[in-house]
Amino acid sequence: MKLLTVQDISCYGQCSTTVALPVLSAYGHETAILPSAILSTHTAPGFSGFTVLDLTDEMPKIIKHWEDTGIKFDGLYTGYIGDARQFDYILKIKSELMNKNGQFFVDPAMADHGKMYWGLGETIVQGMRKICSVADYILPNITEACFLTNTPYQEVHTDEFINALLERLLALGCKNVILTGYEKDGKLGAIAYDGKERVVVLKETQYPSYHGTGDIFSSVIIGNLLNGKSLYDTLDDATDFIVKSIQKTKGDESHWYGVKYEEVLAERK
Ligand code: PXL
Repeated sequence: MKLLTVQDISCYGQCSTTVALPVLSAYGHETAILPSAILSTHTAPGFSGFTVLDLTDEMPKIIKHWEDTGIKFDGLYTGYIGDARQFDYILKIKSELMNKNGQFFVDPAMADHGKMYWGLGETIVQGMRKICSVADYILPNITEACFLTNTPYQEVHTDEFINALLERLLALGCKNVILTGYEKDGKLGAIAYDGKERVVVLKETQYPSYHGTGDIFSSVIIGNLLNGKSLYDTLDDATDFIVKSIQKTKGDESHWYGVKYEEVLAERK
C-alpha cells in the first residue's frame, strides 16, 4: 500500500517520522512524508534547548504539487502536529489526495501521563477532534482520550472509565477506536472498539515506560491493518513488539530517550 504520514521529524530521539518509516517499510508499504516540523530532538523530559522549525507554510505548496502531479495515497497516517493551522491541510489531503477506499489513521500524539506535551495547548486538542471526526481509526493513549473527550484523567482504569472513554471517542465521529495504554490486572495493552465489538489484548506490563513507544505502536498497528490482518492479530503483534523493544532497552541507562526497536524489527520473520 502507498501511505502518507504527516508528523514531525525529530532528528534525534527515535520517535515520529524516524520510527514510522522503517516500521511501515518492514511491513511492506511504500511511504511518503509530509513533515509538520523539524526539531533537533523530541520535546519530552530529558531534552531541553531543542530547536523547532515549523513547516506549515510549506504544506500548501507540497499539496498543490502533488495534486498537479496526480499523486494519491491508499493510507494517511497523522501523528504529532505542532501548529493548529495544519489540520485544514490534513483535511484537504483526506478529501483530495486519497484513492478510493483509502484509510485515514489518526494518532492524536499530543499528551501522555495526564499532561499535554511541551508547547501544545487547546487549539491542538480542537484540531485533533476535527480530524478524528473523519478518521477510519483513531489511536489515542488514555491521556489523549481524556483531552479529546473532556474526561478527567484517571490513573486507575475502571471498567466504567474505559467504557465512557470508548463511547465518547466514537462519538467524535470516527469509525474505529484503538485505545492504547489500557491497564488491567497488572497488564498493559490496547482495546479496539467499533461501536459493536471489542477486541482487547493485554501483556505483562514492562518497566520503565519509554518515550516514543506510542509512535512505534501506531506504526505497527497501521502496517498490519493495511495488510488486511485481523484486529486481534494486529493488536497482538503491536503489543508484543513493544514488550520486546522495552526488554531490549532496559538496563542501558544511556538509552533513556526511546526504545531499541530496530533489533525487534530485524528479528521479525
Ligand atoms: O512521540 C510523540 C512526539 C512526537 N514528536 C515530538 C514530540 C513527541 C512527544 O513528546 O515531542 C516532537
